Amino acid sequence: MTDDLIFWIIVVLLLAAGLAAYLVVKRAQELPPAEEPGQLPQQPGKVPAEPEAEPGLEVPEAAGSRLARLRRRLANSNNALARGLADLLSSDRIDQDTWDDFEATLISSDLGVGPSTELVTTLRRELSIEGVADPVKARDVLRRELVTLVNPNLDRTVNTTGADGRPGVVLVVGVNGTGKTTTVGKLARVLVAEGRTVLLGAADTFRAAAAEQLTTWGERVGVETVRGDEGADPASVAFNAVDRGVQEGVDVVLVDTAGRLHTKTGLMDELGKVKRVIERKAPVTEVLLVLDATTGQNGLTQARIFAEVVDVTGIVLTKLDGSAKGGIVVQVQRELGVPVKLIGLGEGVDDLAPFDTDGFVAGILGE
Ligand SMILES: Nc1nc2c(ncn2[C@@H]2O[C@H](COP(=O)(O)OP(=O)(O)OP(=O)(O)O)[C@@H](O)[C@H]2O)c(=O)[nH]1
Ligand SMILES: [Mg+2]
Repeated sequence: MTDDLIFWIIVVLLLAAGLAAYLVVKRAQELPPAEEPGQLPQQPGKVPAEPEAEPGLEVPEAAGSRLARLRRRLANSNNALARGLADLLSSDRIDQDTWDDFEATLISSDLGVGPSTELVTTLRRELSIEGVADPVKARDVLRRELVTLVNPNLDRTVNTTGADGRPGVVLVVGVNGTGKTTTVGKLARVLVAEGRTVLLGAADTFRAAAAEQLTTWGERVGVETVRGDEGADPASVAFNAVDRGVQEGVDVVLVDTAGRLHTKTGLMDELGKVKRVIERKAPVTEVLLVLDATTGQNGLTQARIFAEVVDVTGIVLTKLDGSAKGGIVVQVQRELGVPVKLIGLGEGVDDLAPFDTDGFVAGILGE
């Protein structure tokens, strides 16, 4: 009996001691560790994060670096002329065949037969006076003649400034898949980078995904998009966009339109209506026709018909990154009497550049 009692007392004491030891250890673990002198802070270098201006908003590339990068890209991709010139200059003797080959190179770069022949004639004449074996001279003559053909005196400003407190309105037109929506998105970024306020109008109500595509472009730089239902009248969407632009006092409204075949009379008439309806609210300050540089002659035919319907004021030549046919610039300007104002040099968000004659000629000469 006494033994039993003693046994149980020992058991209870042991349990109590165990519980006490457990509690002491647990409490020690909960306490913050004492900092030893000379120990590094727990998370070295971690400073409070900078508050982000607007989370998720992209800052477009600055103009300077964008242009330098795109110029390099032009020089890399548009080198048919550069190669032709190199072949010409590396010949031991420039005979008729060499000249014919060079002329063929010019024509294949979409410069057009007339300008190509003129260029070869001038080059032959000048070089025969100065002597053939001077590559520097030949390059200079070619550069000078190309600059003249491209015409440095055309006004290439994209007119985005409205009058009487109303926004500038840019209408973007062209056949399917030439790069209209992409161009509107890229242009919005350029304008935002310049500190302008922008509103987008999704007047492509033909394709369900079109308004979505444009809205996504806008959201990335914090620009709103006015859209209508699928199948809605594109003219009414364009009208609403410009109307809202006027009310909100934005600087520029960019209106994207549906791609259309230039041969379809009804669709072309619709485009004319879009422009007329917009102009009840504010003048269209710029009509940009988007042409795919890789389509050559076909692009020219399209351009002519669009120009008849909407009074094109500027050309955007896209996909020059994938084309060695920079000569199309000369032809399209001659055909329409309208300057190339912007060039697309890739699918990237900041791959749009203002057209600059000297830079372009240097580019197509591979310089
Ligand atoms: N390589 C290259 N691709 C481009 C350029 N511009 C546009 N694209 C591509 O061309 C394709 C068509 O572009 P979109 O902007 O959708 O053309 P769209 O004219 O709006 O087409 P629709 O609305 O269907 O008429 C896309 O894959 C673009 O990424 C460019 O300068 N270079
Ligand atoms: Mg589109």
